[in-house]
Amino acid sequence: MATESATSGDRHFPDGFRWGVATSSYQIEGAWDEDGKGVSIWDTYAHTPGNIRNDENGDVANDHYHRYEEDVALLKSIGATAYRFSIAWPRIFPEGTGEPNPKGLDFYNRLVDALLEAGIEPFATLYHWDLPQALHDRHGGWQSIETPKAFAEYAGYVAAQLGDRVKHYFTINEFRSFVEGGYQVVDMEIGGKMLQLGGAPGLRLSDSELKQVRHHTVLGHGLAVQAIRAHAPAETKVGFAENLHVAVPVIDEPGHVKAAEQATREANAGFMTVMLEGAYTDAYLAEAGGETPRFTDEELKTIASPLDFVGINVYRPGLYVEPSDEPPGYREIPINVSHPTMQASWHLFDPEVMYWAPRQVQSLWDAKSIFITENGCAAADAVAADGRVYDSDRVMFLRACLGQLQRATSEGVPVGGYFLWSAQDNFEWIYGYGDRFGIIYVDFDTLERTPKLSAEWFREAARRNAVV
Ligand code: PNW
Repeated sequence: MATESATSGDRHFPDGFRWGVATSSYQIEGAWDEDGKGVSIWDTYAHTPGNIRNDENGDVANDHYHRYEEDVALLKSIGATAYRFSIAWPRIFPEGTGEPNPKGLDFYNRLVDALLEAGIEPFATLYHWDLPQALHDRHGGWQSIETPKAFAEYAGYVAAQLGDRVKHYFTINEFRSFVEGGYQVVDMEIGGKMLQLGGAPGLRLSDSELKQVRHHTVLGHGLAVQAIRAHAPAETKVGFAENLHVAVPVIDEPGHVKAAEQATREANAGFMTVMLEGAYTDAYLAEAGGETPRFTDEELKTIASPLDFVGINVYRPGLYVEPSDEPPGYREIPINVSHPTMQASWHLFDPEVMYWAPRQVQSLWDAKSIFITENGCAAADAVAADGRVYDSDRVMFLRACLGQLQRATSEGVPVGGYFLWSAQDNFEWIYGYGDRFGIIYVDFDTLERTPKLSAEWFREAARRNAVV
């Protein structure tokens, strides 16, 4: 039995705080064409040479589709009390719409039953980027209003089938990442270096076209919320999981804090702000010559359908700001070329973002319940001669971030749980299997799993419900 903390000060989280880990379907399942599954845009994208580092793909990935029982046992052994997984839409509707595929649904029935059996609460994400290829071929994917409509049908169907056992749903994961990366390609400057983030379906639309795509994704979210409410039991809880762009104040002082809040609101105008306010900001509407998005008042109401919680993926600061006398009242400051990053090149390091993100979600939008739906980092992990995996940098990262989250909850910010990305090393999109985010190591030749040092840290934090 471990001794309790030797340090002073209360580092506990509120009672009932969930200690979760997260994954997504395409990144771990494999079995890409089994049991009637349809092709997704990520199957197509990864099968196209040149798109993924070393031309890797998710055909087999962690083979979780066949090893889910072992994986659930591992989740239990690392002390997770909740698990956020995603459902592959093309397993359920191989053509995007039409006839459901019972074998695809059965996989998630088995997974959910195994989780409940292990005492782990299932949290399901309905869209973690693996759009049915058929919807891309028929309608250009999220470029068309047909895709949000199809998404709502799928969401309602899943909620009806799993609703007796799954009580929490996230509609869409990281609108920003798959819209900007997949439909335009993101150019990012980190520490003086330019980075490009891409993804499926790999289009390069204009700014104006992109705004219409964004609009269709938030509309899809709103329609899905309504469909879930219509088909699932009354106690079902629903929200989204967005990687909001967080403006971090340079100085903790009221003027800076307010400037940062305004900057965060504007930086998320096309996604979180419209979903939580039911309106696009004036500045957002004026961009791209005011041409787009085209929308109706009815659509805005749907987009802002009331939610039970707000889910945020928190990895890095989006920008740093200070107040300004010039409109819009804040000024973005340059990020120093020596600012540290974690192993992933985009991953600017600043644990304070884990304090400001939920605090701003509460102060800007009065959120009553918040989940940290992802947080974690990649590291250059390897199995040491003694068989263990010593990811000291990840332990540092997690302790620093959770320390800031605990600071927020101790001030009354209503965060109900934390999901670490990721349960296991997995297919990290365009970076293939090179960027390891897991707290369980995976040997991609043998598919053997080994919990890392960070998993020991996580288990102890979960056991004590505290930063350790
Ligand atoms: C998220 N950024 O993506 C996704 O939800 C996961 O599927 C992914 O594996 C994980 O985070 C790690 O990358 C992100 O540029 C993509 O800040 C880009 C960023 C953050 C998260």
